[in-house]
Amino acid sequence: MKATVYKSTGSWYRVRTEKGEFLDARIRGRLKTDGITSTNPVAVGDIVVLETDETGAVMITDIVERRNYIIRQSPQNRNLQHIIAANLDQSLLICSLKDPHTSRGFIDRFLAASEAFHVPAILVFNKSDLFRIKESDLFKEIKEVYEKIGYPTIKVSVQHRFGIEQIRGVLRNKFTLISGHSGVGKSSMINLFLEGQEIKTSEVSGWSGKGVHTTTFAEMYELPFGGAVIDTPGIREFALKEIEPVELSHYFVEMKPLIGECRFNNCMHTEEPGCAVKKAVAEGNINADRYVSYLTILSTMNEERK
Ligand SMILES: Nc1nc2c(ncn2[C@@H]2O[C@H](COP(=O)(O)OP(=O)(O)OP(=O)(O)O)[C@@H](O)[C@H]2O)c(=O)[nH]1
Ligand SMILES: [Mg+2]
Ligand SMILES: [Zn+2]
Repeated sequence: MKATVYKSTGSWYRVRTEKGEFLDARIRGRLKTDGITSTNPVAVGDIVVLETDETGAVMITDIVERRNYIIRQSPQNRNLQHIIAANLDQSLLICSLKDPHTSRGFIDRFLAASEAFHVPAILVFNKSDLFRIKESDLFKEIKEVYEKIGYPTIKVSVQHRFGIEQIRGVLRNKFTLISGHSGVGKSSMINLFLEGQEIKTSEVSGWSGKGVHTTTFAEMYELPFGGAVIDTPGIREFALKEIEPVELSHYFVEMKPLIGECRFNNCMHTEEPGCAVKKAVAEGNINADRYVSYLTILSTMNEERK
């Protein structure tokens, strides 16, 4: 019997069978793992094969090949990865310009990871009720930069119910990963769309600044208007491990079409003469902050390889 994983705690998994029944299952034996050194062999969104043993316990015996997945680095061990979710139609990065601040570097790393894992990405800036002139101007600038290169960038306020209809349209009939730093309002946003069930959010309005994670395990919720969302614990860093440094520019969508025009075919777009990417940055056709993010990610990749 096949089932979809709705929740993973590491020791047991809540799954929904093809008949619509929810069961708690455990893993039996060793599962094939796509060659990923991960802390969790089974992730939310996985389609798994179930068997019931003599005692009546439900066991996961196999994983159906994943269409895609997104990983993050294990906070305990940099060499281990944690699969956040699998088989996604799209992912929403919930950002905030205030309480807490989401940096451009973090956004660009997320977008590069989304390109590498073939998951279409959408940027959602929550807490727009906290925007003053400074934040409003910054948002306008950010929206222009990202929409120019093809990423929808939406402003919302969960608290003021602003922009929520647009998000509903984005989520309808899709499997969507909801990610972002702790405290940006991921669970609060999902709650607006669920009828009857309420998921836990941090109680104080605003953000404590302590980075306490309210959501501790990824969990999938079906949407009453079709589709499903996966709520995740706040994340510090997306993993890019499977990418070689020389490939990184392939995952910066605005750089990719220029790569063939660089003088050297192994150009890293740093010091090389005749670099089409650097020329585009100098001419203002590639945003300078995006290029800085590219250089930053490249240098951390080189660090990790030492
Ligand atoms: N001002 C303001 N506060 C908001 C808004 N949306 C959510 N919050 C508050 O932000 C805090 C964090 O919200 P959560 O939904 O728990 O955040 P989360 O992203 O799920 O956090 P983790 O589960 O820790 O990853 C709560 O106190 C919310 O009330 C908003 O639009 N405006
Ligand atoms: Mg949460
Ligand atoms: Zn180049």
